[in-house]
Amino acid sequence: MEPPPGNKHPLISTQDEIIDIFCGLGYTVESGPEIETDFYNFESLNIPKNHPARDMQDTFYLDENRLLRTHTSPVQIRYLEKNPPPVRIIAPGRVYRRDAVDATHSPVFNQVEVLCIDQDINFSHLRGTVLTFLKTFFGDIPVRFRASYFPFTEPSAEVDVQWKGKWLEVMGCGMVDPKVLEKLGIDSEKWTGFAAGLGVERFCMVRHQIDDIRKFYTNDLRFLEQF
Ligand code: 2U9
Repeated sequence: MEPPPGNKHPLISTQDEIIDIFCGLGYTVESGPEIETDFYNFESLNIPKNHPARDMQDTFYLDENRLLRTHTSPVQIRYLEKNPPPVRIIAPGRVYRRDAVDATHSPVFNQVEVLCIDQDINFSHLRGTVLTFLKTFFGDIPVRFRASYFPFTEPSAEVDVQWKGKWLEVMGCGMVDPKVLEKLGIDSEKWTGFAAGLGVERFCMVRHQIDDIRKFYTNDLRFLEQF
């Protein structure tokens, strides 16, 4: 008997769908190493030495200087070192955090981060891009922006969608902090930009009503064959 043909893992399908939407908006895909240095994962992103995001609880350190990246932001830093603005890129990939495993947390998960840098980019470009993306992915559903804080964006916001009567947080975003651009030698008087980040697992769970993140990683065929 022929072995049954495989199918795409639901996380990959969701990631492909997210990538396709941003490619349609003129973004290109970049990738980078999963083992990173303190400089690319933290220092260059204005995450100071005593910031809680650096705590041993959150980060898998390999040695003094090397760690498993906690976000895909180092991909954008490495890209900006080599390529002058204007820039429109997305960085999908695996990231690692020392979280206890439960229904909504996994020590390895997938992110897509978005970066746009150009002249005269302001918060309305960020808002328009996020709204267009969410409308394409989820359809015409209510979306709200809440003020938030990230070390690398100012101002920053978290984005919720109303899904089956409940507000769910699906993204973080903000205007790239001028300090991050200046550290890279980019003139922040001339260039401004926005960034956004999302977890692919969250998008896939909302889309398919999956209640436990662990189902993505246990490779139970009864689960995988549904997609
Ligand atoms: C550069 C400058 C700024 C990336 C950003 C977020 C907001 C964000 C979270 C979403 C859910 C991580 O997966 S999650 O837990 N991410 O909220 N990320 S802005 O900002 C950057 C990146 C690179 C040079």
